[in-house]
Amino acid sequence: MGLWDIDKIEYVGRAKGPREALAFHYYDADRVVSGKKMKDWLRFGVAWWHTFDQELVDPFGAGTAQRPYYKYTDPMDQALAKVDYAFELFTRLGVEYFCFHDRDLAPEGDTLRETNANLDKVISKVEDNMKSTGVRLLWNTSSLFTNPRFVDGASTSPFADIFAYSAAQLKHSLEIGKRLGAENYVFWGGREGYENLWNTQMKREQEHMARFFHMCHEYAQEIGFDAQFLIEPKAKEPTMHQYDFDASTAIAFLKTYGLDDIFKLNLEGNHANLAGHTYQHEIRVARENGFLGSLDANQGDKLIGWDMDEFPTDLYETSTVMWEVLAAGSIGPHGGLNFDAKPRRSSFAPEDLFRSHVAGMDAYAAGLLVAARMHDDRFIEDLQDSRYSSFDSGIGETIENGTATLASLEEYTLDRPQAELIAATQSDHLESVKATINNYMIDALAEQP
Ligand code: XUL
Ligand code: CO
Repeated sequence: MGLWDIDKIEYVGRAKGPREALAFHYYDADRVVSGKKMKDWLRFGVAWWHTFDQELVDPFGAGTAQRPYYKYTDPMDQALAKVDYAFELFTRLGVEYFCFHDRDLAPEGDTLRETNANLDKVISKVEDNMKSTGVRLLWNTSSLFTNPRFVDGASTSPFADIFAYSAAQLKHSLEIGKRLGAENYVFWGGREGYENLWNTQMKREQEHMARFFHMCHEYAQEIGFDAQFLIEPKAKEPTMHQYDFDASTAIAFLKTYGLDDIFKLNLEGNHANLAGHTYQHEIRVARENGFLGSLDANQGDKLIGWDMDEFPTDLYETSTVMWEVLAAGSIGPHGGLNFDAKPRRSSFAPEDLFRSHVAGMDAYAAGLLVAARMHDDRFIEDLQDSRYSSFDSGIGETIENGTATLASLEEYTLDRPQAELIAATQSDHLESVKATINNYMIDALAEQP
């Protein structure tokens, strides 16, 4: 199938049956769910790097991807051709946002000045396309990990010249964010960590990283770039330990270095798994601490220990994520669902870029429908409230309002028999809770038009 034989992807609902690969069964952009349009809850974004730059290599084999712009052999010609292709894909998919690293867009020159000139040429074309299509930039970022100069990190490199280069590169990246009206700016510290502690001054590296973030914030303020800054935690890969290990670690870092008013978090499903967590755990930690910023929508594989960046198709996980989002009220102040995901190496046809995004968008739309049903019924909210209700009055209230002391609690409890204490606990009926969630999933989806 030729790529532009694919028209705008339409919502067909369930009526046409389950097998329409190039149509949405659940994603109905303007439909209002729990008080907001689906597209405004979800704010889907396409990731430039996976979608247009991935050749679908793996450590044992060459790239399999078939892409129309491979006919351009000059790197700048190819970079410019990708822009046309990208905006066609965005509009036909009906995705309103995209994300990129500076180095995704244009090849490097020998000096940063030459590199910036290459980039600016492509950015001009991107800017024109943004204006003509209305597609917006969810976030941009800077690749401070691909080039060999970043072998030991960027702001945490042991080499001052590399810190200096990173700062200069970041400066231009912030200028581009401002120029294109980016809603967020992401920092993923790919190599900001260590390979081995024996040769690493860990505290010194983290202080350098904090200094770097402060410099970036100061410059953003200076040029009037008011995007939400986001840190994207990841436990490891490519380093064996990354400093932004998970949401909790990143929040502690931000608080330690006075960056907590500046940053929120961009959380990714597969990264959560690499830290030994569920995606829900990471989102809950960020949400309850006021750090939920944006989401990189992908999924890992439970049997594989590295970053798979699969397109999200696990309905249980998307329902869970969207329940947390509904509880938060939004995916962060300017957040969205960026598909940081790539088709498998065996899905090499150009049209698989459509098929994979349709699969991910429908999985998140279905997740939203399930989560909205549970949220509107207050199923989870009520069960949690009732489980902790002994803190709403009586002795529990004195614990929460700070009037209880060890002595008052001793007086309350000293002579209470074991049977009374056991009676104070209650079964959580966890299996029934899980069964009810299953029933919500089945019913909410079966009842869709
Ligand atoms: C890497 C990853 C990055 C960030 C942006 O695992 O997730 O693509 O999202 O640098
Ligand atoms: Co990511």
